[in-house]
Amino acid sequence: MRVDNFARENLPPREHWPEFRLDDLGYPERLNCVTELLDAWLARGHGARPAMGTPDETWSYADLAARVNRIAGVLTRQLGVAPGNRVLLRAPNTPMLVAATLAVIKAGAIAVPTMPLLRAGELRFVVEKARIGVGLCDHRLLDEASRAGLDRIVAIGGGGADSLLSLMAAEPDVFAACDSRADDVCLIAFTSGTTGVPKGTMHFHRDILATCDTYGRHVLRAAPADVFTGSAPIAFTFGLGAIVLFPLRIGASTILLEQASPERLLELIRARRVTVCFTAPTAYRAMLPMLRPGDTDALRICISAGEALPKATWEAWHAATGIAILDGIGSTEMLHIFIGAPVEAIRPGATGLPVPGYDAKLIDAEGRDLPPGSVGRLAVRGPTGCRYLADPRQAIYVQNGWNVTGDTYRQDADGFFWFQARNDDMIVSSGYNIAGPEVEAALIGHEAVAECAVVGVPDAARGTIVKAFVVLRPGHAASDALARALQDYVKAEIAPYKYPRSVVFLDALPRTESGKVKRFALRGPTPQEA
Ligand code: 3UK
Repeated sequence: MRVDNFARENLPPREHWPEFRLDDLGYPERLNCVTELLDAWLARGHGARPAMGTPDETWSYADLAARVNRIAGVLTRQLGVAPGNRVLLRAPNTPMLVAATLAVIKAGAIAVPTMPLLRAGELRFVVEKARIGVGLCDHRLLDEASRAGLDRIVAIGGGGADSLLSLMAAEPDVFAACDSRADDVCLIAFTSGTTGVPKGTMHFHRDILATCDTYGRHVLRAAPADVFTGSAPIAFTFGLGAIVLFPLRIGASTILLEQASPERLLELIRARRVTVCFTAPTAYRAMLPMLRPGDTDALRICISAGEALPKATWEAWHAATGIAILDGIGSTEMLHIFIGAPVEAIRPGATGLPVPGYDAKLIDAEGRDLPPGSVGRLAVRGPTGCRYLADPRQAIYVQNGWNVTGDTYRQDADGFFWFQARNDDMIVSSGYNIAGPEVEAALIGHEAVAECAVVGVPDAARGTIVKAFVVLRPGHAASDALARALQDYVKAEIAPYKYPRSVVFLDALPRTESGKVKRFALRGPTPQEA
């Protein structure tokens, strides 16, 4: 069989790899992760159980497996995709996108998911960097994809004679999984590019299972009867793990939403008795005022990641629903969450402890270890880790075998990790070190504040000043008096020198498609003020 070694040949040099700790996981040398996530359930007689759905339809494990097998047939027999080839994927969160992603991996090829909002130029970068020939693209998103430089694009949905569904009709619903190695690349996930040109992070078959068997097993602890949902795009590894990998690994089910606004998320939780919800801190906050009695009766596990979960949000959600949100920090490089806390160990405001299987520590600017109680740069290692596709920035993320995430943390005497800021969000003003997120966590406790972001901006006198961008709750109007009230509020909550000297009201915060505040956009000239 033809095998394409591009990914293997473009892994970073060994000396730049992080150290991997796989001891307890015991994966065999040959492993196709889709066999474990899907086929194993059919073999165990679980085929009729629900696997993937939308608010309108539900696919059983057998239904999903049949789609995966037909698509794998289309890829290998009709589109000429060989093991190791990269395949671009582009669609909103739909069951067919999940089937297509798993099919690519089952066939031994490499899935390259892309965010639905990417434009042709951004897609072209991905296509060239990962040398992609074939793309599977939702029919509603073909326009930009058609100008991305792919050799062949097959439409998902839309009905034409050459659409994926038509091609699938000619294929049987069985497909023998490619006999991959556990350390074959099966996924290239691109970073969002907020910190420069996007980086392609490469993940192996074993990594896909490892995140489920560490975070999923020891922290999330969901069960086969659980019904998952979440708002993150599957193209973001947070979403991929949350609503595809974790539920499939344990035989549970997921309901996907194409437009997962807080309103729709809550409506789904209520109507479909969702039990596990993955979303961003701001979505929990936004759902709070919409909650009606009984809405969250079935819900039992809530996970927040992507940005720090402010203590005020944790407390308000807990007071309203009785549910203790699990905060967790993950990254595209690490694939998923590596610090979090199981429900009995939560400290509101802290991210948590290293997920079993991972080690975490703090280091100083020279890379020396810091003792607990210090504030420093976070370094982690475990079964997953950073391997950039042909990128010199590998040496920045991986230092001395540890993944250095770019975050400043404090570790307390009990070993808990408390997020301070992204390294570049530490504000140095008049000689003081101020963590923007700490000021945000204080501000958000004020009743008028719906959302906020705090950054350092240049100032002639002080070098840098603390500036807050605030979105108000309905019923509150922007005014100088309110700005002063917010400043006074912060001074009463945290050390007064941290208060925002400038307060600007906005209608909405600028966010990335993965839901993060675009802080870099706020550091420049002030966006449109409300
Ligand atoms: C920040 C957090 C504080 C942090 C992600 C869960 O966010 C994910 O991946 P990205 O590559 O960004 C990584 C960076 O985001 N961050 C994420 N979670 C938290 N900061 N508290 C948190 N709970 O700066 C990190 O370095 O976009 C999250 C799972 C998979 C992911 N890819």
